[in-house]
Amino acid sequence: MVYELHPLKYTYNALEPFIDAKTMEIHHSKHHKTYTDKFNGVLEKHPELFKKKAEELIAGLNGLPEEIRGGVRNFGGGYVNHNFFWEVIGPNGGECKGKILELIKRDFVGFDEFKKKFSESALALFGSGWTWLVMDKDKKLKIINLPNQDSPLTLGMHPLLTIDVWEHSYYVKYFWNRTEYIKNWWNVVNWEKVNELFIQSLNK
Ligand code: MN3
Repeated sequence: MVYELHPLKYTYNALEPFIDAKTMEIHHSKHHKTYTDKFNGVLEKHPELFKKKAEELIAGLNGLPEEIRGGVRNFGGGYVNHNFFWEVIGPNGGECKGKILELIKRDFVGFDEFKKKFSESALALFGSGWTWLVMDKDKKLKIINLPNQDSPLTLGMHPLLTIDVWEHSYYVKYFWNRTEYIKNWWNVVNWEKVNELFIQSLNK
């Protein structure tokens, strides 16, 4: 079994005007596709690993054979991170509510404070990477930046929300203006999904 590039659950233009159709098309059908193909290519050296879920491989990265570890970290990470990203954004971005909102208020004073901190973190990330909202092992919410295609799963954390701040995720529309991209991105956050992931993380 090889890992597949799944179709999005919404159309490429569904996130307009916040994320444009061209960016979505290139991001999914070219960038994500390339990560998927290269990830499969890396695993050909150890085909028994195809039996595992991609997320399991990333969580257990440090136990993988050394010759493929770097490849899985980069390309498997890219595969898994993008799968996750497409789920936590969507056309019906709404208001943050439910249990997750209560916990955000507990761990970040208030929702606006959280939003500000998360945005600042995403803006400050140097080079390529992702900003994450995670449930840490101590059951507290944290905002972390990780470089390249590194995943919180490898650190034993549960990802709840993420923004891709690689330039390929905004350059077509926003050029150098990452601030504007981040500001508009909040409109497409799928809080229902984030809340669902949060509830799942409590039982793990
Ligand atoms: Mn990307």
